[in-house]
This record gives sequence, structure tokens and C-alpha cells, in this order.
Amino acid sequence: MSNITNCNSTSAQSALDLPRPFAQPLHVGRPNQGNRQRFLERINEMLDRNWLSNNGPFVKEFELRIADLVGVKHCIAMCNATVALEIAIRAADLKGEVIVPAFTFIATAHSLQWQEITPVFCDIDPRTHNLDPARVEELITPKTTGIIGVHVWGRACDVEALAEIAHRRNLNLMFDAAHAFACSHGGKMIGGFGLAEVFSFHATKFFNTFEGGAIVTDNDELAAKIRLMKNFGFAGYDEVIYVGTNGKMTEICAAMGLTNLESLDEFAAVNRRNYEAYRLGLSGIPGLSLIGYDQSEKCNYQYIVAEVDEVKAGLSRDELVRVLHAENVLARRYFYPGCHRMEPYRSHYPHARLLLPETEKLTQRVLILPTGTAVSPTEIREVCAILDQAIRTSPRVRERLEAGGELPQAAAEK
Ligand code: T4K
Repeated sequence: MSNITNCNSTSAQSALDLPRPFAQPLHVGRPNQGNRQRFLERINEMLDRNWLSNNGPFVKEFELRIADLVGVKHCIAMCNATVALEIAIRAADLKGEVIVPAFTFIATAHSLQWQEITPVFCDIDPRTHNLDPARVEELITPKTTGIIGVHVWGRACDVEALAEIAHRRNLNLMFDAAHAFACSHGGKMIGGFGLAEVFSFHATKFFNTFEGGAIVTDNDELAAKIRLMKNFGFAGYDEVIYVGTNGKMTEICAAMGLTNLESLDEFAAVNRRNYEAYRLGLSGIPGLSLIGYDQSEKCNYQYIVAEVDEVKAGLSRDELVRVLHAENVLARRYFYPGCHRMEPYRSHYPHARLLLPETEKLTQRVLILPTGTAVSPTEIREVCAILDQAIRTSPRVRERLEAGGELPQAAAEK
């Protein structure tokens, strides 16, 4: 976890001449929490039952609820999405090379590399921030066994084009849907595409189970295999039939999930309200454009993503991050610098950046702003006012930033 409290704010604070508006830091990814009373009741129920893990009644109920909501046959709850990805990849028998975007959280690439499968980084479409199907095709080799698309920000990949390529080239297609719980594509819930999809229910996600995740699929055989693999490969009391691991979700996590599911509509409504507040507040600020969400689809609006055009704004994305952090707005640079620039991939593929021009550009432009139930419209207006003032007075702000030194450590890290 990054140490975000140690950033030196002096230089950027003076860059704006604002009274510091936020006494407490404003985070990207503050957890959305449902009804505490209901959660505590469930904890009591769990303790009375003395059943804490290993496919308990809350986990079973949770899986049924998720499968129903997504409209798939099987949901297998997991301890987190990273382990879920690892298990899904293994259960689908992926080997050799698998095509993934470099513009994603490092877990997507690591879940392959962890089992000595090579992640082959593919460039993205700058309009969608997702895998560019035209580039995917160019990367297929005799060693390729699959494609893992990532529905970045909850906006669906071009699933039809990817499915067509996968079908024609006899590859498995799966999706990292960590951002896309409760989102739809073409009227169908994300979770129902490809061979399997993986959700993250981490604390920072739209919907959380503290830590957690799930694999969802319509494939009976795959689901059965995954169920065994997430429980060490046990097929009975004393019989192990696969190499397995421990991917189980605990009862307390499922209790949190069941409780938060009851507030899902409220979380979505707050996020939508916040998105609209940002849209209004950022409109007309030169060099800042908010990414759009398709209004005809279901959407969790969990990510407020602005793209910074340095020429028009007069400040780079990184300079704006410094300005915001100094005001206690802990904006993030997901997924800077891109998986291909992190180890071990940076050493394995030193020239990858040459094949990823759009990823390279996007990682320099993207600014993620705080939202969720912990953030109010008034606070959003203040965030927008900071950005407005910084950009309107950009030459002076830049001068002061230049005099003030480096990007704070926390912002530089990720
Ligand atoms: N695939 C994709 C595309 C993903 O984005 C992710 C996870 C995964 C796979 C893997 O899923 P999991 O295995 O995690 O289920 C965060 C999350 O830890 C990570 O889950 C998430 N993606 C990623 C995009 O963001 P960091 O390193 O940015 O977390 P951190 O500790 O800096 O926290 C973010 C902010 O949230 C901070 O400002 C503090 C705040 N926060 C965080 C926690 C945990 C809170 O206010 N309360 C909290 O309890 O990775």
C-alpha cells in the first residue's frame, strides 16, 4: 500500500494560493459500505453457527445471488481476483503465451507470469482504453493459447471482435472484469462473455467483500474444475485430483458481500450523481476531458477518469497530480507506467514500449479523481475549482512547481 500521508505539500500549496479545502484526504477507492446493523447481525449469526470458512452458508448464498444478478450458471467466490485469475487461467489450461493489455493493473499480467505463462502485451484503442482487436491478431503465434481482455473502468472490451478472433484462431477468451461488476454490454451483464470472467470485490471496488473476487462462467465442466482447484484439488475427504490452491472466500467476507448487495442501487446512484457533478464541474476547463459511459448500458460509474492534454491545459497530468495532492486530493495515475514498464516485464521485454504507442500515451494522460459514497457533490465542486484555477493560472503554477522539487513519493510510485 502506498504511503500517501507523507507527501510534501508545501510547493504546490503555494502554487495556488488557496486555503487548503480538505482537512482530511480525499481518496480514490474509499470503500462503499452497506447497512452496518445488517452486517453485524450476520456476523453474530456466523459466530453462533461456528462456521467461518470452507463453503459456508453465506458463501453459498452469496454465489447464488451473484450468479443470478449476472445471469450466469456458475459463480465461484474467491479470496481475491488475483487468485481467481490464476485459477481460471489454470483451469482453462492456458499455456505458452497469452495476449493481455499492458494498460491494466499489474495483477492481470502477474496471474500469468506466476505460472510461467508469458503475458504478451497488446496495445489499446485510445478511444476505449481497452484491447485493440486489430493489434491482437498481429501478436498471435503458434505458442498463443488465449486472450484475456480487461474491461477497464467498467467499459466493456470489444467482446464481439475478440470472440471472433478467438473462435477463428482456436484460442480461449477470458475477461478480467475486476472493474465491471454490475455493468452491462449490449444489454447483457458483464460476466457472461467469453469462457469465464473474473470480478474483484476488493475494498476499493464499487462493490466489496473486504477482499474478494469471483469467477463466473456458463461452462459446467470448467466450473466444476475451478471449485476443486480453489480447495486444494480435493474431490472428497481424502482424495486430491488436481494441483489446487487455497482460493476460498471466508464467511465474514460473504457476509459483507450479502450486506453490500442490498445497497448496490444506492452505491450506483451516488456514483452516477458524482459523475454528473464532475461532468458539470470540469466542462469548459481547457485540456481536461472526462471519459464517457454509455447511458444505454448498466454502469457502476466507479471511476472518474479525466484525460489531460498538456498543450491545452498548460500543465501535464503529473503536475496536476502534484497540485491535487498538495490540496489533499489523492488523485491517482492508474495504470502508470503500464505493466510493460514494471518488473519482471521491463527486463524481459525492454523494447515493449515501441509496440505500445497508445498505451505509452495514455499512461501519461490519465488522471483518476475521488468518488464513491464517501465523496460529496460539494467536495467535487472544490476539486473541480482546484483544477480550474490551476489550469487558468498554469504558467505561474508551473513556475512554482518547478521551484518546489519532485513529485511526491506516493504519486510517483504507481
Ligand atoms: N485486475 C484489475 C484490472 C484490477 O484493477 C485489480 C485490482 C485486479 C485485477 C486484482 O484484484 P484483487 O486481487 O485486488 O481483488 C488498488 C486495489 O488494491 C486493487 O484491488 C485494484 N485493482 C487497484 C486498481 O487499486 P492500490 O495499490 O492503488 O491500493 P491502495 O492501497 O493505494 O488504495 C487505494 C486508495 O483507497 C487509497 O487512497 C486508500 C483508499 N483505501 C484503500 C483501502 C484498501 C481506503 O480508503 N480504505 C481501504 O480499506 O490498488
